Amino acid sequence: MTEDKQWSLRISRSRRRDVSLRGGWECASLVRRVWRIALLLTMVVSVTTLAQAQQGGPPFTEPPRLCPKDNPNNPQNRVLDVTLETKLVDYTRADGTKKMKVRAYHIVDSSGWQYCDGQQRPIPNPLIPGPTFELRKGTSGKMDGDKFKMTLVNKLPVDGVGHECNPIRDFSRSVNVQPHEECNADKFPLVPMTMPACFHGDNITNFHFHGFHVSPQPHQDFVLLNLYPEGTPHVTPDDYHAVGSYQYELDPLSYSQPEGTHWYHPHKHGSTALQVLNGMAGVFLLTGPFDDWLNSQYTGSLEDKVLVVQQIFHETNFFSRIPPDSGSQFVKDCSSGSSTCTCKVTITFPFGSPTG
Ligand SMILES: [Cu+2]
Repeated sequence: MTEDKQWSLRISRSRRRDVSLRGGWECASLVRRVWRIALLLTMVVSVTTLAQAQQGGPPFTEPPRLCPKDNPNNPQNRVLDVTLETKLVDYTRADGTKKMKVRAYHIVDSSGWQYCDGQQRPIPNPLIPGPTFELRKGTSGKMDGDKFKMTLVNKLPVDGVGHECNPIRDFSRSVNVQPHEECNADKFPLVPMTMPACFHGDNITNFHFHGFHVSPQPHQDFVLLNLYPEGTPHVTPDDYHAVGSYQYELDPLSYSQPEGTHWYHPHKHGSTALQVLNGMAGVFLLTGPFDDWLNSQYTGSLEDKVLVVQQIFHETNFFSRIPPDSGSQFVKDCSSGSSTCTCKVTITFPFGSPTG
């Protein structure tokens, strides 16, 4: 998926050459694994956080890491039960150049989860990126891992829920205008868009479990779901359509799950890129016996940091009826000496132009 390429950054470092000099493949493999895991131990940092760090802002902080509530009476039956809301929120880049509306996740405080470090504190909503969910897989059987339950609540605005293509103008290239004409959005061509390959249903969402083994059936990794915002009229709920909220419930994580760092994001066709690049994405950590072994090697001194590199890509809206609402301007250029002028949209990218 394209958004995956744009969004996720994995850091992996091969120690193959170093260890091969020492010989002993089995040992080398072990060493390599430790290093890879130590370096890969999940990471999330928003561009904002990096920029703040550069400007002497607050130190790096992880997204809140949520774990199942301990269940002393039945340690084999741990359930991480969360309510995740999607809302339209104000967002300003760290350098202050872009004020925008983005779609973002919120976690609702409830008794169905706890912070993984056991400390209680307020939830820093909105969460961009989303919260980290930490689950432990089973060790011996099919039903002894943690369970994950989630109520996904769509509180995005009701507008923009249609299944027509969003009308867009192509602001990516300059157009010719007469010297007496104004340079504005109307001068740019409307791009013909045909279903299904177009942006549509901006505020319809769903939830995709990326990277681990989850059934594609309804109430699990069911990416064919259309979850409409609360209050949407004229939608008849059925297997593929829900209004307001949807209840997810995964099978317990079996021993055959891959331990590691995975992620989640909306996967509603037509609005996935928009929602992911607004910041709706986060991490799933699946732990298991390998983590136990790894910790034993470091006698408890191993620190596990989650860092996510998340691009808040407002320029996705570049392909829209109107150009980006801040950091951009229409520029008319009549300097060529010909009878026509050029009109283009310039964008100020706070971290440099993506095209170099
Ligand atoms: Cu994905």
